[in-house]
Amino acid sequence: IVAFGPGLEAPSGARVIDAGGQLVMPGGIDPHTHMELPFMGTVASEDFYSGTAAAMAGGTTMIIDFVIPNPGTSLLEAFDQWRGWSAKAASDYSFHVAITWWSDQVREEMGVLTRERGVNSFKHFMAYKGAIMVSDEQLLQSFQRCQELGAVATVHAENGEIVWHLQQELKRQGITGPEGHPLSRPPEVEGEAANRVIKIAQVINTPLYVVHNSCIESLEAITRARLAGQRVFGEVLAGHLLIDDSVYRHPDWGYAAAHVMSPPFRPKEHQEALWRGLQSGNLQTTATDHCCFCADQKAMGRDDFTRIPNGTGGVEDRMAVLWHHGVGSGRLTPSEFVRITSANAAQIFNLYPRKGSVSVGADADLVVWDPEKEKVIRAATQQSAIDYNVFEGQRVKGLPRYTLTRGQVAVNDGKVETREGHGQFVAREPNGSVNRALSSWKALTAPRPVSRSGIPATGV
Ligand code: URQ
Ligand code: ZN
Ligand code: ZN
Repeated sequence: IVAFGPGLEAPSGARVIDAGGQLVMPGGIDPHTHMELPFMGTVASEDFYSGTAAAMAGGTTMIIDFVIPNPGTSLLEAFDQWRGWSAKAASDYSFHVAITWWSDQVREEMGVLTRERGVNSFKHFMAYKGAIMVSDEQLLQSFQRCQELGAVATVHAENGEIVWHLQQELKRQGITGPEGHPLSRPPEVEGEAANRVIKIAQVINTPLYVVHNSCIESLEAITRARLAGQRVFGEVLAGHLLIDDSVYRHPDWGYAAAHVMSPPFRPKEHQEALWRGLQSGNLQTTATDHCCFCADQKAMGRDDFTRIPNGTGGVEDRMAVLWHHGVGSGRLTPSEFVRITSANAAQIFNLYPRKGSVSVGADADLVVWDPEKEKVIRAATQQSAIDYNVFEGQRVKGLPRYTLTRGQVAVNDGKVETREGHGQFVAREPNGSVNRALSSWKALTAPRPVSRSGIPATGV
């Protein structure tokens, strides 16, 4: 963006878009997607091209996806593998890297990723026992390393041991259908893990980002920490704000299985609390955890709900459902909408103001938002490469009329005109300033060592 303001003369040959009566906003940033993720014995059906095209159809111009190395394998090799897959992206993207095991090699490679490859956030799964789940000891090691490197630790907070135990117990009782999924991961399982990981981050003194908070219990843990001045950030998924756990009791197996994701959709009372979390600033970002599995893939768990690939879609609809139910309801102002869909994620993950802002020098990742435009969300008419839509049938008012990715028009008056491979990887510097701030605060507030004589050892 070279200039903005009233009455500017467009250079000759430039294309002029009439945005009269509409809002020019920073394009959305979805900090939590899993395009073409190999997971639970299959591969997510949405790839980096179709997924970023679908995202821009809905006004999201950047995703932060995840490199998830198999335990015991090189983080750097996994990073290169994901970079290969993501070269087809239609919009810009970046990566969190998951820590799925621990060794001197992992420690070393985290340094290379932070110092040389533009990674400043590392993901940790406290669930998925026997697969990518890490222990408290591994969390401590990795968080310590994040602190040293100036990286943000992000976490999937569910107690994987309890989930595993409840899964076995439910199957022993003969419960094999999707209704077993939420029964095996009640809100207490998420609240315990959220509180535990927040305490670990507090002791290690590293910034913490808790992904997909779905319930009152984890929101309360984050709120408590933030009130105490701890640097903890919370994310909520558009789905968890609008969809409740009745989906798992639907008579159609495929419909219920389509909604199997973790943490699961919750009873209604959690939704209003999550909206208040956004309004109060205790939750800072919204995402989708876009991880698509079609009916034939979900059917892998036909006889055992623990084998249903976990994940749903949403990257195409996040902005519209948040505008309609957030701004349209009066819960959020347009500025708050921009913060929770773009600017906050850009600031937390050190992309701002290049991304997440309409300012001179920023990338022209923009959405021209028409607050009067309406549609009914339908799988039949979506861009996304998945055969259902968790927001099916929802009417929304407020949609992108134009979406621009680094100045290129990708949605042209509602028509999707994306270009495969246009997207670029966005390197992110470590958050040295955030970690340094934490260290200095910790030093100031730490009890002063006292010498045997009772005189403070650090001067008199
Ligand atoms: O847990 C995640 O975030 C990934 C594996 C997507 N699946 C899900 O159910 N959330
Ligand atoms: Zn997760
Ligand atoms: Zn995820």
